[in-house]
Amino acid sequence: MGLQALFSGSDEAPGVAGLGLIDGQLRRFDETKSSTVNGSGDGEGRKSVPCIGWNSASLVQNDEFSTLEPDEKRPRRIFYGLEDWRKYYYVHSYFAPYGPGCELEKQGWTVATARYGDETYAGAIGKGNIFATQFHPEKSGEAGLKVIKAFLEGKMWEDVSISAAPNGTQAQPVVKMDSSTNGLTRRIIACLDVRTNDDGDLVVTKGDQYDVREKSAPPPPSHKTSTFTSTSATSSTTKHLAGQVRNLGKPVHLAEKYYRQSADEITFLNITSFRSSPLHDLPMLEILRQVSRTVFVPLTIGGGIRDTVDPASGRTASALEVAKLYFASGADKVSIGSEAVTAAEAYYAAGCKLSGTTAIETISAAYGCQAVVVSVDPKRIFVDSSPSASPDHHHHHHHTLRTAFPDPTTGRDRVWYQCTTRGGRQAHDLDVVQLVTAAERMGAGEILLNAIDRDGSNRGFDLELVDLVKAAVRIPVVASSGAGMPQHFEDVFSRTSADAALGAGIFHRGEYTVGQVKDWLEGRAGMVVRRD
Ligand code: 1PR
Repeated sequence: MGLQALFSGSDEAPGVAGLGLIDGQLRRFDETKSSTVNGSGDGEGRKSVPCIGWNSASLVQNDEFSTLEPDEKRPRRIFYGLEDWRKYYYVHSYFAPYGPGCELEKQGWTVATARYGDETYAGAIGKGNIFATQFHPEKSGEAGLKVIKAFLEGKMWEDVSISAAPNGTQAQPVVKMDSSTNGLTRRIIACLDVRTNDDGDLVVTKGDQYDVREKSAPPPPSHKTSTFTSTSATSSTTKHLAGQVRNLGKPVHLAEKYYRQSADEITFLNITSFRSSPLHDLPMLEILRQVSRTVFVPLTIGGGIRDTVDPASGRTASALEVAKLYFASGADKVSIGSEAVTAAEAYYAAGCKLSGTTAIETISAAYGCQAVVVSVDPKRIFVDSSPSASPDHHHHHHHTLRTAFPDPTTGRDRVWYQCTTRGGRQAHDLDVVQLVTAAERMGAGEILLNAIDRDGSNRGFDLELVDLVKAAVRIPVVASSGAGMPQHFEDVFSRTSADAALGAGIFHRGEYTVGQVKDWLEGRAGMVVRRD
């Protein structure tokens, strides 16, 4: 563990010596060194930094094993449970370079490498009683648990023999790399919107356009199903009562289910946090504690990450303290929504000056940018762009785009994306590009890009919005809202350069499993996904 600290130094902290157990200097990823041009928009040919996602850790000596002849058997050595075809969860901006002239092996180190774009680095390294990984084994599903087990059992090397299957195909899965993602797999995130229902239970809910209450009694069974009433088990397990909060299941149970379905990450959003102090939101903390005992992929928690007055004591707890509670309970990242909008407004009002005191800045400084997600909830606003239109004094400074989906009533085809807070209830005079660029500047490590117009619609992701935001920032962008079928995931990955895609209703309503989405991406679209 703590791979980077073992080296002599890092560009991350010039002049500060590392432990020096391994001779070498860490460098920062170069955004321009991508392996290929991917997706569309201005982000072409660049890679996101920090690097967040699933990648390999391959032993250099095993590289030749992709060329086994039929019936040929060869011994293969497994180093601390690492298997070449498996994927591990990485999140980092700095890396230990590996390549020609690299002295690590001469110094007796065994190195398993990963490649992000054109940069190759040590994914795991060991010698004697030292073993360190750049990836997070505790967040790498079954593959990571295997590595931890081997380490605890002191099993540095395991000899296995691999053979080609009689028909000449590999008996072992082959190492798959996707150059269009700079080596990472396509990341699928399951999102759980959590709130207390009318009976006081914490439930996973899901609305359309952020309205999570049942609109009417369910249609009779013979009625043609609406987009919301699926053929799945959900309808039998869910009470459909008009006006009540939709109950789609229990948070811990669903998180475990999606983990078993090979979700690459789980996100929990406490969607009514603006109503109460998160300091008293102990059930949410308890959910995290329980989930982190059985779910070994990254967990993100959002909702109410802001400076908060404790109603009991009158004391103000900083956003950093609130985040700390979540990290201590098992969260890997916190997601900041409303507070990011407030901070961005203040940033622009101050002439683009950072205050150093916002939630994003303080948490990013303490835990690293990769621990800070900014969740944005934009909605489309049509503008009149006809020559006869009077200049719109309110919106002339917003980033607009021409949309392929014009307003059906007015025919207007130019939109801007307005930021909202309080679950879409409050609109701000700030557009999504302004928000994400300010958030990146403040130290956010990832953008969770929702789209209120698409939320719960099953119409697919808003690809125009994804392109707009990807072109504006260098940090990873998670596309969210609108997923209704596996094809939608293929679309967002093949037609934009989204770094990950998130689904909620599609999984909760049981229409598709995460595994089925991955089957589609792999089988139909030829994309590389993680399998445990
Ligand atoms: O503002 O920092 O307290 O955080 C509150 C968080 O709660 C924000 O991240 C905000 O997005 C979220 N939120 C608030 N109200 C709602 C609501 O639904 N009424 N949920 C809400 C937002 C959006 C997505 C959803 C996707 C995918 N949920 O996470 O899961 O749209 O849905 P789909 O695949 O079914 O289309 P703060």
